[in-house]
Amino acid sequence: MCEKSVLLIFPASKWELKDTFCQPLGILTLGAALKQAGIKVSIIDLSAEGWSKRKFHNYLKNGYFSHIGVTVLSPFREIGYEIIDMAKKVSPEIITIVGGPHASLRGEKILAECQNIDIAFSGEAELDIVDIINNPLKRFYDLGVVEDIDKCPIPDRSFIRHLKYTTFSGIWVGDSTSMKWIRGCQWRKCTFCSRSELTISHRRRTPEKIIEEIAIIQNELKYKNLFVVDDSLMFKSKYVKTILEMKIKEGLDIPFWALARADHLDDESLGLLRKANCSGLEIGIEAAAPRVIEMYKKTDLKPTLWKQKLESTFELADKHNILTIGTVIVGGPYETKNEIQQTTDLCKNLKVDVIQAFPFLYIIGSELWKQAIEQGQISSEQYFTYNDKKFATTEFTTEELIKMAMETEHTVNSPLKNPSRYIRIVKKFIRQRKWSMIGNNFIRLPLIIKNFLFEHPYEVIPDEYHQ
Ligand code: B12
Repeated sequence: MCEKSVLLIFPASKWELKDTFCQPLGILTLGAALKQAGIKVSIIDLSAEGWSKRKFHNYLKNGYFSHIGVTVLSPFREIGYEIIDMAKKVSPEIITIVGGPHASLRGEKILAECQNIDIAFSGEAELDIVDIINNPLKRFYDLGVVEDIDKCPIPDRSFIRHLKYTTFSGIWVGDSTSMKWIRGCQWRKCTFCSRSELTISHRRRTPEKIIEEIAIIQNELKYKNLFVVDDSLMFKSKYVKTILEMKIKEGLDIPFWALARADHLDDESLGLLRKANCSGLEIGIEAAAPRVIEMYKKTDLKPTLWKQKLESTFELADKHNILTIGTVIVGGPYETKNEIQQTTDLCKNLKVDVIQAFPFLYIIGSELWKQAIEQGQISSEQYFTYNDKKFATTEFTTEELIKMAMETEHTVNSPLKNPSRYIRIVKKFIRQRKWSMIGNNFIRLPLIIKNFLFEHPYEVIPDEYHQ
């Protein structure tokens, strides 16, 4: 029998599209587990490689792989299935495996979405993948979550060290890697998000393990920046405080970015974050109107206090010289023009450095997606669908929502409409002593201006039912 040789792939959203932002921690962790068991592994992050279909096909044809494993994300499932079909065409002997969020959400039903899938996994696979590859017993495995995540191997970044992940929401941040401190969302109430169904429990790594991984990232792999891609780190908690204090004490001064909630940040936590060399935070604004915030179940605060909370949080982040990216949803169910305008006006007044605005999406597994199906507004096969007038849940077409989202972004991000924002960003770079960020972002300025004047940053995600 031939030796096992496993190829793991994170698909791009589109062939030839190069989107080097965050590393695919899922397959890097699986790769580490397989490598530790002595199995030959190759990993390709197609989203960062930007390969053409032809180049990938040649790679498959010229290599030898006994197994091909693909991460499937709902919006880009078709490209995942195309890879599976391509592998079977190259060699019917190849065993094809899928996992990732779409497989976890669809369960066994994913097997019917692509006839060429041999084995599907729902849940977290690093502790089981070796046994299942060595001794497959069935076509579908429901693995659930790993309770003690300290047992998971550290993602093996050496597989993709040749790739440079350098920009975050248009800001050049330097040679970066990503990392997880916790798994699962602690909040899990937001009605627009699928995390409530994907991550049933919230699990933490011990601070010592986290510090050990940061030390490898900084001292051995020599990355220059870190993205902490946890779903909802509670920055006011003793747990996060301990990690940040240990990072400072150990002299691990690698800058980092993280995702945060406005209602879990205060003066003290932001001060400590900056001291631990936090460069920036992505904070969910979502909307301004209390009715919409209540519908999204975004916060425990009274929805009427949300706006005030956002104002004070962005003000404090600014005071501590932390860069901020605010994310906004435009055109949720029954959101009126006036409510959308309230969000745009709020963004204009916040001390926020970048706004990312997205038209509302019905996402598989989310509460609003389930409600829309129950009410017969969308079909259960619409896994990832922008809101649209034809569902009778908004008065706008998707194109109009995209336009409004862009207008909200332009209000804050445009160098022409809001030059003071650029001065503020440069001031923060200087106070953070990020000289390379000034230079590299200055070089990118023509691109930023071009994007804001002429280009459309959104791709309407193709959904075969969204006609
Ligand atoms: C970091 C992150 C990103 C990063 C990096 C993505 C990446 N390269 O991995 C960035 C910011 C780029 C990103 C972008 C997007 N993301 Co994202 N992202 C995440 C986030 C917060 C963490 C992912 C992560 O690193 N997890 C840690 C690793 C260890 O877990 P994992 O990836 O799930 O892998 C485990 C299992 O899934 C399984 N597994 C995974 N792959 C495979 C493959 C095989 C063969 C097997 C057997 C098992 C297996 O085993 C792994 C180990 O346990 C998740 C939320 C979450 N909590 O997962 C959303 C999430 C994955 N993203 C999501 C989405 C929708 C997107 C975007 C489409 C957003 C957008 N609108 O543009 C884009 C798509 C980008 C792309 N090209 O596909 C959704 C996916 C929903 C879905 N139904 O598919 C999630 C779940 C968030 C949500 N809304 O619920 N994302």
